[in-house]
Amino acid sequence: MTDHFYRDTWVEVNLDAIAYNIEQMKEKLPESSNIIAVVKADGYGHGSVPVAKRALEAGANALAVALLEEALVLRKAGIEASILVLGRTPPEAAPVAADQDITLTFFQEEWLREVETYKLDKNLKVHMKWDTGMGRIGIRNQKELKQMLDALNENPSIYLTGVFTHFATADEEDLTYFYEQKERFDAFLAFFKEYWPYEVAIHIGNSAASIRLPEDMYDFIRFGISMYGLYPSGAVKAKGEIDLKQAFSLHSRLISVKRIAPGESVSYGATYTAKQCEWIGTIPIGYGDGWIRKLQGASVLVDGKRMPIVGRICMDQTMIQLDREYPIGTKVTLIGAQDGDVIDMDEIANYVDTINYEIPCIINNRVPRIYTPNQS
Ligand code: PMH
Repeated sequence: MTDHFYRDTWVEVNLDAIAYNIEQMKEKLPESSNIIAVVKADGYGHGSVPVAKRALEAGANALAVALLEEALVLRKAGIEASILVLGRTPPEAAPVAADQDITLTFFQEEWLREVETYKLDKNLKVHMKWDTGMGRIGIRNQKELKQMLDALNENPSIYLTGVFTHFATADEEDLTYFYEQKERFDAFLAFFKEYWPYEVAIHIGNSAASIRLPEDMYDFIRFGISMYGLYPSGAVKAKGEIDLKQAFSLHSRLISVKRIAPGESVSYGATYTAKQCEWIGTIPIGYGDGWIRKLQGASVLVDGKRMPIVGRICMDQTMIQLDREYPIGTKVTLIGAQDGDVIDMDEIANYVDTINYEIPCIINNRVPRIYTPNQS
């Protein structure tokens, strides 16, 4: 899958885990709800094309991305499934979307009017976004909804194929705000149905909402973080409502191993000084890969044991304190399992005070992704 690479640092994405997570979710959903696999931001840093292909094989019915560019990458890779762009696409790109059968999100009348001015060789499919409390994008009241439907009625080449909203707090312990949003959505939907007799796909749920309330998810769920085997929050994880397998792991190899004497220091600023003789290993990963400086002090796995990162993380290299001498080439696991111990995404996210979503996204393209099991 991945082009040949020389460096001793790589991400492994276990595609069987992606399939497993989809199967787990499918088991919870009623027959009437299907899965849109969310592969924006290059599949949350896992690689959108391999993840999308495997997700579709495993039973996902459609794909979603944030940008038209991301949808075009999928089409270029030969993926024919329906793709929804969740963000706002500039109207002048509508002909490209129509031509490639890519569904766009809209929430502005001016957007529809401007799209009308471009020549569309094929019909453009659109989903309408309703802002029920996320406060990000979407129409906010019934007057706007009515205007939008009137504009659509005048536009035979723009096809409304779906309506949706997004929850702000579905991952939190307290679901009060979630239910307020859900009520607003249901009121919108009732009003919409009075004016719009045609079939449309209805979708509201992200991973958290879908795991917690699978029966209430209408036609599709937009399955993102948990498809990658990560829980949307500690609150959702603690409830134990679904078993997930983390797909992403990050590995490197020792490229230098040396013994330093008491009083000798490691890395920029000489902030770490050995108190006794100790073994220091160097791995070729740094903040230039997204392995950020804040991770100083975190552990990595060598020989199934935890070893601390010492001294400042550099752009391309990181030093670790070893419990003994190890041969050059010894595998080091920074995220994932090794010989019985595991450093999961949540541990790394907690260490740098962020959410698990952010970590695979910031491990950038300089780190090659390989896919297991091997694909021929
Ligand atoms: N639908 C929309 C509109 C989204 O923005 C996201 C995730 C999802 C579905 C999938 O959510 P999940 O990954 O929790 O399942 N969007 C984002 C975001 O904008 N920032 O973090 C996650």
